[in-house]
Amino acid sequence: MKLAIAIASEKAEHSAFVVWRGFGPAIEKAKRAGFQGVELALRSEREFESEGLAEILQRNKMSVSCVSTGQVFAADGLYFTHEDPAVRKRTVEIFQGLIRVAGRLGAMVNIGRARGLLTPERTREETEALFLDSLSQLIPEMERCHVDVVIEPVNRYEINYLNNTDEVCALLRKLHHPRFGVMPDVFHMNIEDDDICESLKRNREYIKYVHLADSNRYYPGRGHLNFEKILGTLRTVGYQGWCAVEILPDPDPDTAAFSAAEALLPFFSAE
Ligand code: LER
Ligand code: MN
Repeated sequence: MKLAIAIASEKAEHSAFVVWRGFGPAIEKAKRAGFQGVELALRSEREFESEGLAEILQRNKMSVSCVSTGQVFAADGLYFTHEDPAVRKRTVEIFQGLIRVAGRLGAMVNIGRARGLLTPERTREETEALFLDSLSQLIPEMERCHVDVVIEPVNRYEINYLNNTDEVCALLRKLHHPRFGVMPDVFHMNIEDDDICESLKRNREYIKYVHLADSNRYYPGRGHLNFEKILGTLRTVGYQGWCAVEILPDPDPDTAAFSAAEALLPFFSAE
């Protein structure tokens, strides 16, 4: 397993749950703190170019674990199950661009809130059909660029569709394509799943990426999650991928990120 930290542009919305904003300084600090990679919160392929990210990453010899897409939803209002077909098409196009970026970086792409919402106008089955149709339109670009796409269960206070790991894995069984997977975030799991470790075991074949934060979304050690047990379970089920720290910048960004590294790196350095 390898440890990354989620970072964003200095222009990112408040709802990007990252400690560091501003890609250049964040990548330098991530390196200094001992993280093995960074997760980039991006709005579009164009943002990757305009931020000069390829050069910054190369200069710092930093890997990218994942391109995360919460800003596509939060800043641009785009999502895969939107009632307007033009918005759904634009969402697919934006994700195709982000898949190309991820392909250049050897990273994956996540889908969090960009899945969209359940609304009174549509049944759950109708929403699911829209989501499956949008996802299937990503497959050619995923195959061409050799990129996996992971769907993140997100708790009910942020979105009303696909809240726990079992629900996402049931959808993955319907999608039935090896480049899709689930991305459990232990903060959301603590709210929605019956038992974090049992759920990780039960859904192990679909896990391609993991988000780490304590129960209160602060750095590990400030809440009540048992990271030794959670990371031990991931290791026991044979998980060898990335875990990324996605926490609130409290009491300040540097303290949060360096404390997370201090708490978690001992579990990762043994490999
Ligand atoms: C994103 O990774 C996440 O965990 C969500 O809570 C963002 O809304
Ligand atoms: Mn997350």
